[in-house]
Order: sequence, then structure tokens, then C-alpha cells
Amino acid sequence: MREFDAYFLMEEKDVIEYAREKLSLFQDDSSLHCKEIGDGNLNYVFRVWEEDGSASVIIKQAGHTARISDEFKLSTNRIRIESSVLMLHHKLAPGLVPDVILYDDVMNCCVMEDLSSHQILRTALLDKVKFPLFVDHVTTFMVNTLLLTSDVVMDHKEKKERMKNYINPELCEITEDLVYSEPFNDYKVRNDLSSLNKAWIEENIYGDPKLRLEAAKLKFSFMTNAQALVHGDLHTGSFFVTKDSTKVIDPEFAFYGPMGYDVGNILANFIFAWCNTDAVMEDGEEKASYLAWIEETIEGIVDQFSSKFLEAWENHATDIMAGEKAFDTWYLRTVLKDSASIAGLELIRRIIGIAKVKDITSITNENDRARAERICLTVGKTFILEADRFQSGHDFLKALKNEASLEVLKGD
Ligand code: SR1
Ligand code: MG
Repeated sequence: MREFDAYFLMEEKDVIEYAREKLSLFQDDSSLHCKEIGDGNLNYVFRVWEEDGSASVIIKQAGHTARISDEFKLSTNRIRIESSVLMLHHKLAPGLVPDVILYDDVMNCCVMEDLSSHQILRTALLDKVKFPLFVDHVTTFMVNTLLLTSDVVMDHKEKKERMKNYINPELCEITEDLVYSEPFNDYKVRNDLSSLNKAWIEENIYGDPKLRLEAAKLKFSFMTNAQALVHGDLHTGSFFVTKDSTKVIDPEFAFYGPMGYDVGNILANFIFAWCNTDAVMEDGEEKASYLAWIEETIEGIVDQFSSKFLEAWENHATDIMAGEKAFDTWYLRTVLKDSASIAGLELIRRIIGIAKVKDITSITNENDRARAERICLTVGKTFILEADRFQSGHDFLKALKNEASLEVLKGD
């Protein structure tokens, strides 16, 4: 039996051996099965289960390059960050994060609770399933993990220690490039434009100096505003869900950054889900009902986040100046403004850049897909250029519905 005392990238048969050697979960004489189930851009995710169904786990291993492309050379340190953040989030947001069973710094893997009763939220949204508790869960998760890791609540020296532990230069560089730089430049190596929107993007994104200036300001804010421990990649592929349970996974991009990074990402990804629904469902009651649920979700994320944020501030703020009258509402306004800008960046980069989303790429009709892309691009621009005015769920939704109803998007 191998001892797994030197790193190598495991295959399914190795993972079975690894699980037997490292975990006391499985009976010695049981027959174990393993399947690689990862569909993310970076790592390998294996499910291991006992044939009689009595025990199972997830084992996630980091390689030296990203799965999406060998061009991204990455340190395996990301799995340390991910394991450690999962454990911290588990404490800060009980019930909303999977249990970590083992972190192995030799094999660079994290063993965690199997969530096979759950499904990835993005996949469920593509299947048009509703999750009425999601807003409550995601807003509790964001308020607890963001506000409670910030200077508003934490002892400032402890917070700085925590910042050190979560310095994440390589994955931050991916975000700096893919979210903040490449979508605004004619970066032919990795950008991938659809033929129907190419000319529009060249003129209205690459060619808009006002937009590029805002993107530059936002990039420097991302790199310097160490406000809270953000998840850093809170899209709909980072949630496992059932009707009554939500588990937030994959915090490998976590670092101390602007709170709005997480709020903006989840909002943008529900806009992708809206565009997919708009494009693929037949007009009628079912479509109207599903669009209405997504719209309620978008509004609810902003409004419940805001009310829970102010309540948690009231209950947990420790800094003496944080108690100044109206400072809490001023601070929240800045977070919502950042959320709008960052939602805009996410909407634009998933259309122009290398890392696309299935909500849009799976729209088979070319004209419908181009219209969906154009809605994302124009809403994204509005969020960035007019970020100040997005302070309620209604504000976000109105911009989406307004851009989506414009005739120009329908015909050209
Ligand atoms: C090279 S990684 C590409 C994207 O996948 C991740 O989920 C992040 O969103 C990243 O930008
Ligand atoms: Mg991920």
C-alpha cells in the first residue's frame, strides 16, 4: 500500500487507494468506487463511495496547471486556502458550507462531506428549478462571512493576521487579468467574441474610454481594498443546492478584497440565468413564472443583504467609530455601489473573455444567443457607468428589464 508521501496527480484508481489509506470512513473489506466529477476550470474532483451506499466522500485535488488551459501555471497553495476558508466559513455560516474532513498538504487535496443529494445551482437553473430559500441562505452567508471578517467587527490586529494567511496572489492575478483587464482590451490571445457582437464590442467596450477608465479604477480597488475575506468566485457554479439546503463551495479565490465582489458576482450570475430563460423557454405561463422567480431572487439578494447587513452591524460592530450615527448606512451604500460595478464586470467578462458561462453558451439559436450576450453587455455597462444609483433590488432589476426591452436588441 502506498503512503502518499510525495505529490502526484491522482487518477480514479489512486484515489480509491488514497481513501483507504488516509480515511477511517470505509470498512476494510468493502468494495470502493470512484468517479472524477469535476466540471470547474481549475481542479480535479473525485467522488468515492462504498458499494453498499453506506459511506461516501468528495476528494478535491489541485494540479500545477488549470484544467481549462495549461497556460495558467498555478501553485497548489490554492487548496490550502480553500480548505482553510471552508473551515472558517463553516463556523461563520453554520449549515451553509460543507464539512471538511481532511486537508492534506502533501497530496494537495481536501477531503470533504459528499453532497450528492445536492446539485450544482447553475445546472438546476438551466433545468428551470426554483429554490425559494436560496435568497435567505445566500444573504445570511454573505453577511456573516463578509461583515464578520471585516474591521467593523474584528480586532484590527487579528484581522491583519488573517489577511496574511489568505494572501492569494496567483488566483487574484487570474481575476485581475480575466475580469479587470482582458475584457476591455483587444486581447486576441484569450478573448473570444461571437461574430454577431464583435463589431459592437470593438466600438462600445474596447472603444469606450469612459468605461475603460471606470474599469481601471475598479481594478485598483480590487487590488487594494482589503475590506473583508471575500469568497472571490461566488457564481452559480459555486453552490450545491436542494429545495431546502444551500452549501457554498469552492472558495479557492478567497482573499481580503471588496465585499461587493461576492454580492456583484451572484447578482450577475442570476442575470445570466434570466437571459437563458428569456432565450430558451417558450412564451407562456411557465416562462413568466420562472422569470418572475429569478427577478424576485435578484431583488431579494440586494434587499435582504442590506437589511441583514445593518442588523448584523448593530449586533456585532466593535470599532468605536463604527458606532457613529449614519456610518453604517454610508458604508452599506459603498458596498452596494461596488456590487453594481462588479456585477457589470462579471456580465461583460463572461461574454468577451475566455471563461464563459453555460447559461449563455448553451443557447443554440445564434440570434437568440447574440441577443442574450448583448443584454449582458449593455446591462453590465450601465452597472459600471452608473454604479452610484444602484441601491435597492428594484434598481438592479429595472436596469435589466429596461435594457432587455430595448428594440435595438431584438432586431439587429
Ligand atoms: C482560469 S480560471 C477561469 C475562471 O474560472 C473560475 O471559476 C474563475 O471564475 C476564473 O475567472
Ligand atoms: Mg470554482
